[in-house]
Amino acid sequence: MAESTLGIIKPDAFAAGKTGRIMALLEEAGFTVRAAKTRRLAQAEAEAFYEVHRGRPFYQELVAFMTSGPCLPMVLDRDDAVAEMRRVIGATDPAEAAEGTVRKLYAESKGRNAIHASDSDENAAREIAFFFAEGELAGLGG
Ligand code: 3AN
Repeated sequence: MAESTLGIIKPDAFAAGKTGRIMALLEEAGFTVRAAKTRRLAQAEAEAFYEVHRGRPFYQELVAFMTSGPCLPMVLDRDDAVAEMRRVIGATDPAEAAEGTVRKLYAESKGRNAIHASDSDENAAREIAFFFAEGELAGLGG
């Protein structure tokens, strides 16, 4: 049975018009887009989403970046969704990301790195619920 993970096309990639290309790459990697929407995060939302990073040196920069323009949260389904999504997006720093990954292709830097993906099943469930109501996820069944 397919599992779900949360991805976010971040404001850098969204503003650069890379949304369609990134979603196509994810579909080619076997993901189904179960739900997606465009959002402009409020300060408090970005702070809450990245609560685990509060206190780290890049936290304020991260929150400022994530509220700087629209982003596109999406729920992605496939077998082994969390691990496969981490593989497809590549390393946090695009300079270290493998060829063909989203971050190698579209990220500018470690901070402005094009896409977010959940890092565990537990966080995927939390992050999906953060952005999507139950009724927004019902479309495809499974
Ligand atoms: P990932 O997004 O690969 O899971 P994390 O969880 O280590 O990476 O970091 C969360 C986010 O914080 C990253 N996507 C990136 O936008 C930002 N970030 C991480 N490290 C740095 C850094 N050294 N400088 C600026 N931003 C960073």
